[in-house]
Amino acid sequence: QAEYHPEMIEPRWQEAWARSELYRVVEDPGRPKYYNLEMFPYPSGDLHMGHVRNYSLGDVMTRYYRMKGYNVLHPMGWDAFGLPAENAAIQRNVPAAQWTWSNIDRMRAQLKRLGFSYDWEREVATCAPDYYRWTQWFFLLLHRRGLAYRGKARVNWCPGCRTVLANEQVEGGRCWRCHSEVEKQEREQWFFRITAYADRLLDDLSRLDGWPERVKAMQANWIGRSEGAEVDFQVEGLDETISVFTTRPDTLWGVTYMVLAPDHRLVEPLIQGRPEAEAVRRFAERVRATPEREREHVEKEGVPTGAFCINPVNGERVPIWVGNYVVSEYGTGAVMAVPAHDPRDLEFARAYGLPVRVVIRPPQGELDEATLSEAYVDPGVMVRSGPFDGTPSQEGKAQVIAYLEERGVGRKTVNYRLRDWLISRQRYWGAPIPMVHCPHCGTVPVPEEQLPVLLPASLTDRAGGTSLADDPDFVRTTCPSCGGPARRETDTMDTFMCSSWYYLRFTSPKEADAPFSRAAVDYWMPVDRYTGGIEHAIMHLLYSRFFTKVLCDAGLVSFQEPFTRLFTQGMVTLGGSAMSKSRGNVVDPDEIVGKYGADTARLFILFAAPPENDLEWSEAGVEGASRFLQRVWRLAAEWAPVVERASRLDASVLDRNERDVHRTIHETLRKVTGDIEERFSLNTSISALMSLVNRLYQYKEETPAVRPELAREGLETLVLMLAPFAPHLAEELWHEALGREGSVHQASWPELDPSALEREEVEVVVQVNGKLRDRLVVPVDVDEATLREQATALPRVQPFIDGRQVQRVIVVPGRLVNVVVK
Ligand code: ANZ
Ligand code: ZN
Ligand code: ZN
Repeated sequence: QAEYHPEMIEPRWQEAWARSELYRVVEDPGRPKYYNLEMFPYPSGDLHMGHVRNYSLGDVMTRYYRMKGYNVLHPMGWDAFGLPAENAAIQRNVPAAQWTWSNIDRMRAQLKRLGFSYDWEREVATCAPDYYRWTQWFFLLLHRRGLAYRGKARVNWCPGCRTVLANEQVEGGRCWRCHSEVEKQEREQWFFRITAYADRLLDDLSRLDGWPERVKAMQANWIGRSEGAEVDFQVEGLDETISVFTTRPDTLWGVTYMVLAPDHRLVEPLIQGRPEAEAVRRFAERVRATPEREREHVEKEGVPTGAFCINPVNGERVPIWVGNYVVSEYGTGAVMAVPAHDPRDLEFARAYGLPVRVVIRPPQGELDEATLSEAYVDPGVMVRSGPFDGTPSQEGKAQVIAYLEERGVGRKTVNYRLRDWLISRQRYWGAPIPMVHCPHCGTVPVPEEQLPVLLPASLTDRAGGTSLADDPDFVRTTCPSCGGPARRETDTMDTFMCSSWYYLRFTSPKEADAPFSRAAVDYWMPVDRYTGGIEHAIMHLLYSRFFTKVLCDAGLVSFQEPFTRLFTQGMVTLGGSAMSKSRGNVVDPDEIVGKYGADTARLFILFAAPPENDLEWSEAGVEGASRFLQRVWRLAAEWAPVVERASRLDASVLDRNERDVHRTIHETLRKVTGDIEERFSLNTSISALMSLVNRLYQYKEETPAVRPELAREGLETLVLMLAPFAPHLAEELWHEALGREGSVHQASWPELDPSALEREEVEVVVQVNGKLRDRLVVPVDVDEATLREQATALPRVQPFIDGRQVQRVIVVPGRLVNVVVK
């Protein structure tokens, strides 16, 4: 065939690969393993270009490591529970399960059409009972270990989704999914005690050398560990203390007022019977009505309560205020204000004319309290601080804490921004929480052998029913403990729970008696390379790390971190903005594959930008990728009859030009190998392949009869290097042009021949007006301009040229330079 027709070869190879189970893997202790995972998709219905990019990146690495001799696990599955599917199903009046499974079928077909090398035998879907059975099992495990609890809490309620959300799912006060304003509601919910792992989740970040710094920083910031002290202030005339959390116990002598969050439990008792009471209540109401996400931006405001408390270190009376800049959910919901050394406090103090007292002196210069316009936040020396005068403030922190502890008025504490993980959802399409509420026995776990607690199949058939609580047949049950009538828990689990362990299931997806086979996990885990979007930098990755640590503590796995290396790819954009249905700027992968073929689609997406950068979609770019593959095709078609009669290449018989081709082949191999393996710079490795193709064309065009062995080496190395990027084309040429047996995807990555890289040197004679003046050693393939320049600059040639006019320079490549002067 003279022309490249991807539509004729791609389906054929996909079938052949499937028939021969080319991508099946089993544990093989005799070979090094490589677990290459890409984040599994949510089965929304259609694959989008972001998926194509994510999975193309993963597929290159899978095929590359396979060719390097690794036993590579490359699985795919579906993160299949969740609200979008449930809402779509309700809208279309079909059961959520049916909707989800048909989406899965469609997207699986799309993935297959793109030719990704997954071991489909290992496919999992989190909504399948034989999967969520184990999700429920993990819930029971956490419950047994005291890490799952039910508690009343002020939670984030999304009125749009009609369910509560985890803290991580609230972005700027809005639902991460539907962007509704999130409301605070007091509700009984299930939580996972992820805070018990806060320190380990933070400390172990330092072990993750293979993670982007940015992601580690985001996680550290989310965990938000703050070291400091809790200090107790007695309320004057009331048998109560207000505890504050401070990171600056060294500034305790500089406190000039106290601020409570409007919801602080002591606000009411403090204002009882005071003339300020009404104003405080009105103020608190007003703050409550301001959405939390706006509070940060509004001006700092407050009102005095009229009450006072006592500073435990100096007995001073401190006025108590209520302010909008104190958050009730952080620390103790109360702040000791030190305006001289805290910017927020200073702003507030200046607005209300509250005193400012400097207690940390800078190493240089003086601070004037009366005019201070910027809080002094840096270290210095403690002053006006009783027994601590003259103490450097950094050392003062620990000393003041010891002083407080001795007197029983404070203690060292660590505060985290991280909250326990709220896993309850009041929606249908999720894994039911396997608990039973019994009037006699309380909340009782469902025994393991009764798992899974199946979702009732019919629920979404009925209009309006969106929660398990709406199904009396589901709710009614018997108590596993006393056998009496009881009520099932009707909350389902956050789908992030399903995705916190799927990578373990892939190692042994058919295991019937346990969530995974220990031997398989020991062989495959941890994941060597994990590729996905930066949007998962916090939730999914933090939860998965938490799960792994819990499983490790339970003796179920023997590693502390699930993902050795993480790669976050950039977005695919069109017209500068992310492709999205709502923007109407989506390019449909099916359409591109239909028009250009899967190999072209993949090659374009890998070539158009470095993997970590955003990638601007361009039809012209796709056409360029297609043209390149056609060029490869035509070269192979022309050389096929030539390479057929090629024997092994003997480099010693090559002439200069041939040696250069030989060297280019191996230089390309070195570059592509390094780009893939060391730099993960797939776009530049493709440009290297393009240059190689150009060089091979040049060789073909300037040589009447190409040397068959060299043509074979060029074509074969090219096809092998192309295999990870354009797997169908490479397979076709492997068989049809190179006449090889077996799959190119089971062939070995080509061997680098270091001797091919050596550049030979020659000695060139340098003459001036035909008289020998010097000699020069240069690479054989040095260009004329360089040679001329070097020759005329030689110290022994210079005197003969100096002050004269150079008429011309005769260059005989590899032999001689003759400078003609007058
Ligand atoms: C006195 C002080 C003096 C403070 C000073 C800072 C500087 P991070 O680092 O985020 O943990 N704070 C404590 N609880 C708060 C709350 N619920 N809402 C708003 N602010 C709160 O911040 C800890 C510091 O934030 C604490 O240390 C407290 O102010 C304030 F020169 O105490 B500091
Ligand atoms: Zn929502
Ligand atoms: Zn009971």
